[in-house]
Amino acid sequence: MSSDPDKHLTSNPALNAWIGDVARLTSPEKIVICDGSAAERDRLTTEAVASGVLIPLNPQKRPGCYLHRSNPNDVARTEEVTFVCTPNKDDAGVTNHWMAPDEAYNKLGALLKDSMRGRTMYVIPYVMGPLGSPFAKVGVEITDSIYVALSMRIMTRMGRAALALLGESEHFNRGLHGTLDLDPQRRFICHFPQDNAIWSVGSGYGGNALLSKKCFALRIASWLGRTEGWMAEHMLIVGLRNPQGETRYIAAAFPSACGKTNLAMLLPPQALGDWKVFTVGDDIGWLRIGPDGRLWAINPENGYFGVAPGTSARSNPNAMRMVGHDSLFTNVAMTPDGDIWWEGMDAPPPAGLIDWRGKPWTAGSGAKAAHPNSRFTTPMTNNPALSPHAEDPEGVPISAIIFGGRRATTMPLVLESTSWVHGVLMGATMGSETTAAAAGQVGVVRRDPMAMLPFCGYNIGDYFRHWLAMGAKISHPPRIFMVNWFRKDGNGNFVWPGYGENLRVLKWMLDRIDGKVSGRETPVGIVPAPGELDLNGLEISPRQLEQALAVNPDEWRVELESAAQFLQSIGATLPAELTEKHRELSRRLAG
Ligand code: GTP
Ligand code: SPV
Ligand code: MN
Repeated sequence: MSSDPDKHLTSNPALNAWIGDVARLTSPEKIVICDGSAAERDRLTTEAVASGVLIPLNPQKRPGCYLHRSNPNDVARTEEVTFVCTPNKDDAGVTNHWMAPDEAYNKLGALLKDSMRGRTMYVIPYVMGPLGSPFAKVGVEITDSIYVALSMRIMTRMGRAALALLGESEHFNRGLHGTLDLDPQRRFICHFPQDNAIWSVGSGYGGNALLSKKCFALRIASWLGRTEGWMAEHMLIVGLRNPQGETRYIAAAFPSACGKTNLAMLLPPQALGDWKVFTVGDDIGWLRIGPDGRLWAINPENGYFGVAPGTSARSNPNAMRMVGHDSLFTNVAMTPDGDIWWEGMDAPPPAGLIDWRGKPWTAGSGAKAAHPNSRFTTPMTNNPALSPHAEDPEGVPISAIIFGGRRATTMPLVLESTSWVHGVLMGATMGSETTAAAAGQVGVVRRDPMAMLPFCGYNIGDYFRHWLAMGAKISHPPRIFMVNWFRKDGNGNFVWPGYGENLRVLKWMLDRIDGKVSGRETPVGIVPAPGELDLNGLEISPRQLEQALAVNPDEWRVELESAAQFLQSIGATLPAELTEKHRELSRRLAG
């Protein structure tokens, strides 16, 4: 490929002009327009191995698999330096960091100036959503990271197909990513919703650098969704086929590292009979109202960027099979025979383990061998539980929406809302303990509305209003539930076994939707009445079950107070319906 920025590069004039602009700014040595072919993947992989960006794993044990070690200062999303850049600060709202667009373009432009000198600039056209779907959207990411280029081929439908879909249109997301020198002081992830553009500098990691994912498919897409009348959500989408052969779909929003990938591919407990679970998506859902008045969802992604630690043949056998071949691993540990290892995997750590930084590791060293936010990157076609509708252009109809956080106390295993507004309030005020998926302190409860706190691309009060408006337009709205797999007993142990056993909770939800069980009302929502949760084949003591389902008024008074403070912090855009519903719950709790 030529380094002359004005040379005719693609058949799209708007794209060519933008490539030229970026090349003039960043001065790369070479420009590569990615075509998405297997030959191109092989060529880039060979280059990445030669330059030490990828380490080949044992081809007998993990065919087609490679390990990437990121800079140890660059291992998770960095929310403190993630900005929504709207001309008007109020459009970003209180939950986003804001920078004026001119300031952001100037600041990042200065950092990007000549930053690709001597490097290759990859132009990555990609599609979010099944090819041929009326809901699919095109983006182009320009990056100087070969790891990003290879990851994007797994995570999106990338290359020629995207250029074909784009045609001569000028409507595509423009994502510019410059690795720079990975100095955290010069790390900024800026979103320009009005321009449908993203500029990201100074990080090579996951959600900071794969601009299709959180930056486009959530922050920018949530903005587009509000304008165009649909929703972009941090949700898994899963199909559940019951022993009678009926399949229903559920969408669930849990914060980062709180169980979406696991729920999306869970293995049903045999004692429940012949259930089958199908993954449509594990992280992001785009939701629209269908002509039938139901809510329909597509997964815009093409692969999974999943948390490695804790993944085992016991907790998630589908994921273990999926990462057996053709996968990238980031910041996991490596065994002496060139295989991978992480905490919570089935086998104990072998002797001679190399940790995520590339140093010899021993059990006595006190540090983790794999980084807690180490990840696998795998094409969705590797998933043995992939839904036959994952590529369906229309998506799948959603019967229930679930919100869930990581809460050691307060939140019961499952709680059903009594109306759409109540469900929106549940989501809007949900709390969760922070995890290693983002830089910063781990284990602190923070409000994470709809699991979108770091991902909503506009004013959160307007986002809640959009949820309420959508509900009013759906003639057959999904039921809304709240779950908590992470409640602990006095000794710090989880009271609910989780993982595959979570199907028991989903089954209760479907029974509620079908009117087969009546539940038990509490002041804050409906929980399973005694006997309604199918516990067949599960060893759980009555005491544990009681702890899992308890709605404790003292804990809830604190919860509702904390929720009220969060709602108040939003200011003028907070919809009055939510304040009113919150007051109603507080009154009911007071008795
Ligand atoms: P992101 O990719 O960051 O958005 O995370 P995610 O929501 O997909 O979370 P994931 O399924 O990867 O799970 C994160 C961590 O939670 C892993 O260490 C899992 O082992 C653990 N986990 C998932 N489901 C359960 C559960 O039901 N119970 C318990 N105790 N842990 C779980
Ligand atoms: C998350 O943090 O929610 C992730 C990983 O799914 S990242 O792609 O880094 O955002
Ligand atoms: Mn996520």
